[in-house]
Amino acid sequence: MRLAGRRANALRKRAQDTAAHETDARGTAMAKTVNVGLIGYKFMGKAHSQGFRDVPFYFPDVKAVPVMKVICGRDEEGVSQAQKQFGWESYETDWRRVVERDDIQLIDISTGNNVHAEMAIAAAEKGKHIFCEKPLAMNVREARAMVEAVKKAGVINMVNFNYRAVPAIRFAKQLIEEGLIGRVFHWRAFYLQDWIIDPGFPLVWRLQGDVAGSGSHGDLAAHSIDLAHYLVGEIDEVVGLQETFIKQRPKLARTTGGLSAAAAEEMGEVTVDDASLFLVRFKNGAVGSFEATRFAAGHRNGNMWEINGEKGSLRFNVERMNELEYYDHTQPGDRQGFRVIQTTESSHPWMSAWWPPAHIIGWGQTFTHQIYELMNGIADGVNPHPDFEDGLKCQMVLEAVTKSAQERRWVKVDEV
Ligand code: SOE
Repeated sequence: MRLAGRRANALRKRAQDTAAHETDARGTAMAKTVNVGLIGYKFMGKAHSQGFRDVPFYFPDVKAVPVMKVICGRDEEGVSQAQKQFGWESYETDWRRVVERDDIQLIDISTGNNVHAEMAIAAAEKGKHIFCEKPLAMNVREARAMVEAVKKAGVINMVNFNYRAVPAIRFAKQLIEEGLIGRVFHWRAFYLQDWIIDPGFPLVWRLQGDVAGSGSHGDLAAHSIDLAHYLVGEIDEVVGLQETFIKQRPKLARTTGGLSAAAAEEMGEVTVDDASLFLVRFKNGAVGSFEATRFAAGHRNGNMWEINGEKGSLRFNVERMNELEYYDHTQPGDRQGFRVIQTTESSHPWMSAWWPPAHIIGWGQTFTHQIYELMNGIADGVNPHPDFEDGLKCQMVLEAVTKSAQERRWVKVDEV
């Protein structure tokens, strides 16, 4: 969506100022470039690095090419290894030095949730564009301050709800907007994982309330809420419950991979939810249910949803992310059945950049798509979605659900 008036002009001017045009030896204009500083080098740092690296390779039409200038992390040995492995020009151990560098135009925040607000506000004050991991913040208060900061600075901002960048999901959005399934009655979302069922699994940062803000709620349900906003509409009120099944775990000795870690001897408190379940009423009259848990044995990363409308249904599971299922309720009863659409045709969103039909893509490519949209947004001075305002809307629903679980009542999203 084009931003109106003075703010759009300010954004465009800033983008033009900061995204430098390069010229080749003959002086021919080439794509603009955007110098990137990435904070965080572990699971998300790796996923984002891959996106920055792949965008110009697979999307030569990108309007601004990311230059992988500097990666930042507190542990020098770890971050210097990541710098070499992922292909960054340099590394830094203090994020403030990255934000203060005049040659950096985009700050990517791929850290634990408790520092998103501080980093984003500092980056905005320095006039940097910002790409931030989800959930946007620890709470609504922080998210509001972040939105205010990017608006005041007039910088491009995006929050990495990467599932919006799954071709099947973007295609579902197109089909819904075309009216294929008509009026929507139901949204049903499950985000099911099983990586912490073992009580001996240690207290990684995702299980610490002061770093993560919440557990499966902010980590998983946040994605489902964002998709519900994207595909169905805004949420009016919620009622929910949350549960922590394992209340004490061994403290963390060290992380050993994306979601794996070694345990220490000493025990500590789990200060987040293990599971979050809630019902919602959408402003447009549809109703929805959500379930997010890390205790669903057999589901490694089952991000699933189904939408039921008057003319049919759509459903999706990220573990089969190249497929969108469609049920056509207008067909005669004796020919009914869900059918599987392979969303790998060149006409499907982003797919012309990849492989021939049914030569499937994977989870990592959602980051490439997000960064492609972000780079084009920076070049054009047009804020891509999901942006910080979308992140705030999600945060409001998260907080309303937690309030509802604590107070055992329906809560209006506008109350928080
Ligand atoms: C771990 O639960 C995790 O990596 C989340 O943090 C991501 O947001 C989700 O996409 C996959 O699972």
